Amino acid sequence: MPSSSMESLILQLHEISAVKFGSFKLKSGISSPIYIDLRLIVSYPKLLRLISDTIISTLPPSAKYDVICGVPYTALPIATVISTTSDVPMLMRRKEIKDYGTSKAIEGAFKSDQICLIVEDLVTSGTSVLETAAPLRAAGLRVNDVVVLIDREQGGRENLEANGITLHAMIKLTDMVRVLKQKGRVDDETEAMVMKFLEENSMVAPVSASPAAGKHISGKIRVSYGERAKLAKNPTGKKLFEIMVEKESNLCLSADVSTASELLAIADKIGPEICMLKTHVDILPDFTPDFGSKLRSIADKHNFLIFEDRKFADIGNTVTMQYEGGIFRILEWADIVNCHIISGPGIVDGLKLKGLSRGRGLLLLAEMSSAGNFAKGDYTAAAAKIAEDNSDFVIGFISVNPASWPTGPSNPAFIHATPGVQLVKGGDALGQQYNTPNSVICERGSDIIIVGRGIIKADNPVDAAREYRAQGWNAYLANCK
Ligand code: S5P
Repeated sequence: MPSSSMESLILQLHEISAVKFGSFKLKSGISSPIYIDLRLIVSYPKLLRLISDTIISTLPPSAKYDVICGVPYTALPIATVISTTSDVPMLMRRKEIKDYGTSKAIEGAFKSDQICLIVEDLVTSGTSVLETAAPLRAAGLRVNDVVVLIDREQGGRENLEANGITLHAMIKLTDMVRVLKQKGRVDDETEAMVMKFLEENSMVAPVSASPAAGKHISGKIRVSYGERAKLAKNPTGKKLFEIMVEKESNLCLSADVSTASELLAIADKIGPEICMLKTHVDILPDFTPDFGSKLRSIADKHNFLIFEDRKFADIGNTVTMQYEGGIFRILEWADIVNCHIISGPGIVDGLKLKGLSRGRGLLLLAEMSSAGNFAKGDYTAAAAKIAEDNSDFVIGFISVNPASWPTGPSNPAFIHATPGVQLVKGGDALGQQYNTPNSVICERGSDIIIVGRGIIKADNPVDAAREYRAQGWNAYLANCK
């Protein structure tokens, strides 16, 4: 049972209306009879101080840390007060990364391998804590513990434990309601309603922050990659699903580096983490005719497929020549290429003429990640139709939100690969828009995350690739039982 000082804190939170009773829609999509809004505490400095002092004293001595980081935004003032009163350095996690300034996800001074304690105001499923832990871990910090003011007791502890993070909660929601009932702040009926709600919602799956979150997760469970390998008509499509299962990876590296030698080096380093490597050969100034065979041998060594992101767009006859000829001879070494459908289905016929007999596969650009693009609605529906008509050669799509396609979910034989992925939602200065791996796989219903600068520009690209791989694969497992 809470101590008398904890009781007084609960009563003070109720007095400032940080605890409300009624009917509220939570971030996880469920309706709750109780809502806690701790953003208000910034207006009550004494209470903020009391919370910060008490929250840190709930930590057991075994929870060691060098730095602290508050989950944005509500926990930031709490973390700041803890930092200044206990003289522990603080870090800040950006919610959005812009491509100007330092473009860092974590602000502040730290060394890799330092231990970071996460500070949070309220935990439901633990999603927000995981979204903060990911970029901290990607930056080389260790995250073992989170300290939280209120635990809603809805699976956060278990979800965090599964990700190697121990939850230390100052107040449990059931204790809070009991205290408010004892002190005559809520009636029997409200107490019973909240307790019933907590019992019925003791496990909330971890999902991302969008309001649509949870819809997809709690909807139908998707067919596994292994089952879908059996449905694929094209041998390269089948192989891609099989590699994903074998390697437990749905990560595609977009190897947008500036030279061919750099590309081959990074392919060899990151190869063990990926199911597919995406190239833009026309950006390599040192391209030589043996590039393809060199990359092929690295792909065979690490068991990944090669996807040349050529984005063909011309009429059928022209693309046959572009695919096979020129200095790049893409057909020789790329398992997969992609094309726009702007010129109509003839483009697929042209590419198929060259690629089908060699067992190659084609992805159609059905949607794009960049702001203001025109690939939506009828255009996306046309791509889905062209794919159905050519399922011997088309293996799937470049897509962004296949879960809400106008045509409904596509045939499970088709694979969806999504670019515009980083650990933190945001964008660059030229219109690129990023979603997180969890959002891409769970909410948006895609299969493969395509990651470029999130890995290439990381301090340690191999560690970053491992983090993306883990997040992508865990999101798949959560969605596909
Ligand atoms: O709509 C798209 C389609 C593609 S293939 N948006 C994209 O960003 N891409 C490609 O994915 C783009 O050409 C780049 O190679 C990669 C994204 O890179 P990042 O650095 O933004 O992750």
